[in-house]
Amino acid sequence: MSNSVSVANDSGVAIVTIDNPPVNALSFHVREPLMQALVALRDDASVAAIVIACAGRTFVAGADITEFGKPVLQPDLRAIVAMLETIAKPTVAAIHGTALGGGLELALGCHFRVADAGAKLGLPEVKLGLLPGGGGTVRLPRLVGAVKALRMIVSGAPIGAAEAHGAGLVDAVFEGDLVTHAVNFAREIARKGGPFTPVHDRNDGLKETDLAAFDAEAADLARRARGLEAPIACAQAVRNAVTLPFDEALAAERALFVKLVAGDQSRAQRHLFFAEREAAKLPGKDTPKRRIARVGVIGAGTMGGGIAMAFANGGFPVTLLETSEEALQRGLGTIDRNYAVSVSRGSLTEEAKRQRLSQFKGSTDYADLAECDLIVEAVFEDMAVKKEVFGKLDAVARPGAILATNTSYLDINEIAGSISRPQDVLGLHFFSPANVMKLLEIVRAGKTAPDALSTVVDLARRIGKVAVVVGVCHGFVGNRMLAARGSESEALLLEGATPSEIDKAFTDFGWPMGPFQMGDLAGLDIGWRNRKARGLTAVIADTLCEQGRFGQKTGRGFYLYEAGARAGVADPEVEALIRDKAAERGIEPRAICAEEIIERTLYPLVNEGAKILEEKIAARASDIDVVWVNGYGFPIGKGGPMFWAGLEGAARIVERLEYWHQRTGKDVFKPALLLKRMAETGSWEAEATD
Ligand code: T1G
Repeated sequence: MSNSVSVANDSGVAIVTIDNPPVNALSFHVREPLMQALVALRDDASVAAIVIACAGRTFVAGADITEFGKPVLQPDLRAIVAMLETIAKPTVAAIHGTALGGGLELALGCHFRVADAGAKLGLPEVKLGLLPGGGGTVRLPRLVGAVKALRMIVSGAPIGAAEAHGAGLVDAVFEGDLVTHAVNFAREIARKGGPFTPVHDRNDGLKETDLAAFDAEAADLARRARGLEAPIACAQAVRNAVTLPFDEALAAERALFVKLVAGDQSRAQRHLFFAEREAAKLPGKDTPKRRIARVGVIGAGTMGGGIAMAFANGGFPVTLLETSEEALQRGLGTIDRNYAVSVSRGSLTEEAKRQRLSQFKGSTDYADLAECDLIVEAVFEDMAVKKEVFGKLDAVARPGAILATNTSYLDINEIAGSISRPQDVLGLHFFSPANVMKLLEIVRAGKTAPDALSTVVDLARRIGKVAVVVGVCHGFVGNRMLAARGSESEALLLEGATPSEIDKAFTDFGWPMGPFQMGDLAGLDIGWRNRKARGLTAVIADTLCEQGRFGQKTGRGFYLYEAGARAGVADPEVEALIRDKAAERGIEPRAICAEEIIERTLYPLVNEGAKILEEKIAARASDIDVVWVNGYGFPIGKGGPMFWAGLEGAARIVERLEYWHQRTGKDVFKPALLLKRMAETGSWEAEATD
């Protein structure tokens, strides 16, 4: 046998073991020997039953995503599953770790599935812009019912072994030596005798399908798809399982899969899958890491409290420091309330809440930070205040402790240069709410030690964050590009576009909300304070803030919010204010189309990303995509700003930027050299053309 598939025999029960690190993906070099082994075992009269198991940390985690977009090498997964279902003797999948995508579909080709108690099972293809292409949309409903299958496949979320057992997806759950349990299970099944019904012929899960209820749920899921094709296709394929004969439903699944896998949205989402993993890779892969046992957080406000929760949620004891007992108790109270909300929503148990709260230790004395291995400050966004905090840390923190600032804008090199150990200083730029948002910009300062950097990159993964390492500049990657995206917002308003028209251009593009909706949600006073600190103005937004119109929290911002409403409505007063300010500037309003709005907001976004790459503030274009998808809601079906530039056409972007640059003279429209090069070569890799 090949080294990817081996066969053992335990007194008449064959054990087929797949061994394809790191996640036993069903690569061609697994499929070919697997098919050969199964055919041989099917025809071997001395074999009473077959167990399929995996070596390493998990059962098959899916098809090999790196093979998509290339010619399919036979046998493909569908052929293996179809052959499995011709085997008369009992076949049993022994699932540990995760059985995902094609892995679960392989298991669905078996008569039975047994799982380790800690195993997870799911069909996450929708997250790659796909649908299960190995028969999962037709077989899963036959075991768990159409509605549960619909929810699993459209969400892509895995379920645990116990839930899978309760739903009829697995036949037994075991603790301990899974393969031994699976062999004994198979032997007992064989002893009792067949016939053994393949999932293909089991319709118990479909019989009582309430198609009207199914369609209502599918329609609701479609409304939330926000332009993504895969969720719609998933729902259609599961519906086919209910309404069509097996083979027709299977053929329809295949047709939908072939269309999706070749489409831009799936290419974009597969790009993001690998981009997130690439972003966490540092040069010098084996740099030693420092030991982090306890984390200190300075500041128990919105950011500090959220950061403290992020670490506590990741299992770290946290020392939370505030300037006064009153401020500390207020911060701890907010944290308690946040966990209470999770408990009320059912996403956290009372016990887990108690356990997490037990990890917090409050203090108002810097000396208590001496026991921390990583200290993150989240104090007021002012350089003098930050330097004062770092000065105290320099005195009390133990040697080798990593000293991190959560600043959004300030120069971390200047902060590092103000203390005796710049090698221990870096930025951990969390996004609010820090206990929820996935993105973490890790800012590498000029003198940050490599082991300090590798330590926090690994830590980010352990607390469930998506880390991107960025360099020092104003606003790092995300906020610097956000400023470029918003630089024309006021001009567009004054020239005649309403807040609603601009926001609609964004939501039609696939953003969860537009810039003015976002501003009202976050609070217009935050930007106002930043602009004043930097001596900048924004005539409309400043005027609104001077009138106390901070957005949702005051019931009025760019929009009006009826009592408690989340969605605002257009406000004639705001539109009159815009007209007045335009008139004061002699600007004659005109109709502005969505295309122009996109050109004057998202093209500068891409252009700034190109400048960031030129300055090596980001190591890869895909890192920028990871920042924008995970930190700002860039539509995943477009892959992030830099991937989208390829879809949109970099040459067109350059041409339109040059037009707006000539018309306005604004630097934000001056095409970056790297963008021009990308337009010629199709690649963001600068050296690709050197
Ligand atoms: N194919 C190829 N490589 C994969 C892979 C896959 N399916 N899954 C993971 N890798 C690589 C990954 O890029 C990384 O590589 C390494 O393995 C460790 O992954 C026909 C069409 C299983 C939960 O979507 O969710 O089946 O960076 O860092 O955090 O219907 O990997 O080390 O070089 O994520 O422990 C469906 C995707 C595929 C599951 C483990 N399956 N994988 O998480 O490790 S489509 C999925 C995951 C399909 C069929 C359809 C996670 C994991 P490198 P990792 P992890």
